Amino acid sequence: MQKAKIGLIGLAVMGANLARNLASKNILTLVFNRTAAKTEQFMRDFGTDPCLQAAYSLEELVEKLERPRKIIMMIQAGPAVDAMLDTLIPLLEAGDIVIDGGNSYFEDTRRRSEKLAALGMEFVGMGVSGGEEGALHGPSLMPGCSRKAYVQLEPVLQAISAKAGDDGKEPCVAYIGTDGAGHYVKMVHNGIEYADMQLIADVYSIMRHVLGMEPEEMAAVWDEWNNGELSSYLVEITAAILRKKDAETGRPMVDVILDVAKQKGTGRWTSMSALELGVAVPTITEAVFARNMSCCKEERTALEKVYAGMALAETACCGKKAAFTPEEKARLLEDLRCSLYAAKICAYAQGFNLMGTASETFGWDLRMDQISKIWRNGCIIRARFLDDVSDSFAKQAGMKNLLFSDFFADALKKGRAGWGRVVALAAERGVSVVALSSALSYFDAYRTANGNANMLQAQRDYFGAHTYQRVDKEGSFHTEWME
Ligand code: NBP
Repeated sequence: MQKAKIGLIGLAVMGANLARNLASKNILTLVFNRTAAKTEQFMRDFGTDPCLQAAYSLEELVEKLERPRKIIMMIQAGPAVDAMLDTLIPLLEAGDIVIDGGNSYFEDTRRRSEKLAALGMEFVGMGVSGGEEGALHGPSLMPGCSRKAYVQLEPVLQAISAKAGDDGKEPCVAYIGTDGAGHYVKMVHNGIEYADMQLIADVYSIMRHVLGMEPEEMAAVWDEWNNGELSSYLVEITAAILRKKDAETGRPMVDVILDVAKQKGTGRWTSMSALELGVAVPTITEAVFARNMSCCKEERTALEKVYAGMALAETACCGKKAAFTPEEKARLLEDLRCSLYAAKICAYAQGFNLMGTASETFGWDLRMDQISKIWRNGCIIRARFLDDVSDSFAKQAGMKNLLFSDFFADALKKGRAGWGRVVALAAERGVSVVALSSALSYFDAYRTANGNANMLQAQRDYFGAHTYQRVDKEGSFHTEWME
């Protein structure tokens, strides 16, 4: 019997879809799931495909795979991965390749890579983006491993990945770096996704609560924006969401959905890593905090009563919601569009900056032009914008931060005034726009040669004799502040 090209462990939604994707590319795939009933169901549903075969034990899986074995795990991240490796490793031999396609924490991936390398095996920590649809039709793939392992996997990964580029043929997969690099890049992708989503939610808040727009009217604006520089999957689905009506009540879906958003942790991991590496990612972190705040529904409801009269959109200087003339409204909408674009540049700048520092810290040699390229399709943050990000990194080699990009500097210069007006208006009206405003502060702080840390240095020296540096000579100094 012909040996299978690839094994796949874990037949929940992601694994099942990835197996079907592999089979659709004529790659003979052998599936296994801890609970056999799931494998049986999968084979009943899809087993007519000759490229899908099932194994009902790990021994059978290992036996029926061509060598060196290539096994993708799509199982719950965390202890399940270690438990599976503990059972699987004794059945494998040197040269075999185990790929973890789940959302594993990059430090776990580094540890597991080391463990398998000591046994002469290859471990691949592969970020898989695009959710269940992506897994089935083509995800963006971010493999972290040795180059030797990547070369062996590349044909399969290229076949199943999403495609991008003018001809729609460029695979959304590239070699990322060693050990935890792939999972790190996927983690930052998710952090950026949090920021991107929160920026859209902030703009929606202003449209809804300051401009008083109805969902249908907003949808038309988002559709129009999707034709320009903001063109992206997230903007596209925002228009679709705003247009959708609740089947039960006939009301717009957004108006019947509770304002409470959960999270699975990759955004938080991005912020935690940034704190550890000392990189500023305020917009990503504010987006994580915004979800935390959203979960305080009871307190928010109670506090709205405590601060009654200062509620949403009622704190304009005149004390009531001011109407906008059509010209003012058009101008504000254009300001919003420019703000969203400018803030988005800053959110991505933060994410790429973090990856740059991680790359130096962990010795990954990350290629930002390639990372932005493989995010152009298949993943949630896919956008036209990423072509420009990729071009910027390619043209300006060694660029420390996206804010140094000539291309984006133009957009930021043009957008700054309107962005300031938007954030000021939101503050005046009591509408919280954490992502838009934190991105603006990031931009303003980053482009300021003389900030305010001189005051911090002085305070630290005053109360703790921590010493300070001076603007006019080298060295460390201390002042006896109290005379
Ligand atoms: P889940 O994360 O819900 O995991 C369920 C799978 O893990 C089942 O196949 C289950 O087997 C298996 N499993 C567990 Br739980 N513990 C196990 C163990 N100790 N040994 C062996 N198998 C074990 O599945 P998912 O939503 O398909 O996601 C798979 C991975 O992909 C996760 O890491 C997830 O974070 C990541 N991811 C998910 C998405 C998404 O949109 N859902 C997107 C991108 C990445 P059982 O049937 O026997 O319980």
